[in-house]
Amino acid sequence: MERRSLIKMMGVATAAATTSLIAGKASAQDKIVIALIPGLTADGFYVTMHKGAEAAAKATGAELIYQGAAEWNVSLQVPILDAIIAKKPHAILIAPNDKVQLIEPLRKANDAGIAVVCVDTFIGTGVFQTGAGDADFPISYVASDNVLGGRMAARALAKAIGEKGKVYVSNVKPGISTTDQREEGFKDEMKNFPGVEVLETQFNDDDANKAAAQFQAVLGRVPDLAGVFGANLFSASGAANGAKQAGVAGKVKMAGFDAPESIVAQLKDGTFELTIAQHPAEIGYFGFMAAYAHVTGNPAPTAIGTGFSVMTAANIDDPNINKYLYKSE
Ligand code: T6T
Repeated sequence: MERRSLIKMMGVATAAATTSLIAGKASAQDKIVIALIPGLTADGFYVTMHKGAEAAAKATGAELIYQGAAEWNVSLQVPILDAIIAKKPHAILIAPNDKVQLIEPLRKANDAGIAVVCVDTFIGTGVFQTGAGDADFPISYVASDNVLGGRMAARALAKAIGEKGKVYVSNVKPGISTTDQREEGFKDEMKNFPGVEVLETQFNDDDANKAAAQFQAVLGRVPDLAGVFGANLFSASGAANGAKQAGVAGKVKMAGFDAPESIVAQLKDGTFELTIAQHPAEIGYFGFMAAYAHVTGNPAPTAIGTGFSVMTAANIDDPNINKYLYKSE
């Protein structure tokens, strides 16, 4: 073979090898494939996030793969992640079920050259691409400001109970970045209300029935219970069902997080004072766009904050608020 063409061929081979070594980057002829793994599938929050990601996939012409477990459970989420890694998408958007336990499973994706974007929940500290710590490899974190959401719930609940009385947080389980931060913001803000006593948190494993039973047990021990903060959809709706069953709906004040139909209906009947409606479609849309930018060689922001809307009985019929009602399918 002529020396020049051998060098040319070697050049092509080197270029090809280099391209495949750039983590999560697509080559010009690739169809871009981006996967979304929700915290769980049976949840209006992620159903709505999926719709946002679908809109971004349509706008870019990239392919979206959506796969998740029916429950919030690390041992169900990890095998789904492994199956997605085996499909070699360019990027994975994921709401990790635990901020520590998903670090190593996600590192496998990163090591395989797949870009990781955390949506809603994060791993490690949630501060990415800083070169600090062992879990800063995701390219971006796209979510609501969960500490602020917890603070807003605290202020509203304090007001609803006349700034005095006993309250508790109905929460999922420790180790989930979002709900940990909501509780943190709630408790910190309540320090500004010395007349309010925050009782021990009740953890329900994302099971609304358990949250309802816990409400009744707390009420049994604390008959002058004044209020509850339900830190996510199942915690809030479960506690509210517990209050209904105990005949104290509207009397024990409730602040919720998330906006499925059921909670919105309970704003109208007075069970909830307010709920913090996140904007999950924005999380899905901008999470997808951040991944798409990265895989097409464009810079992606390392953090994108999406907003939320405070829903109350007074504003729920306003179309600018009502549009944030979560989709159920
Ligand atoms: O509140 C959302 C989500 O933000 C959180 O991380 C887990 O719970 C929900 O999915 C609601 O069920």
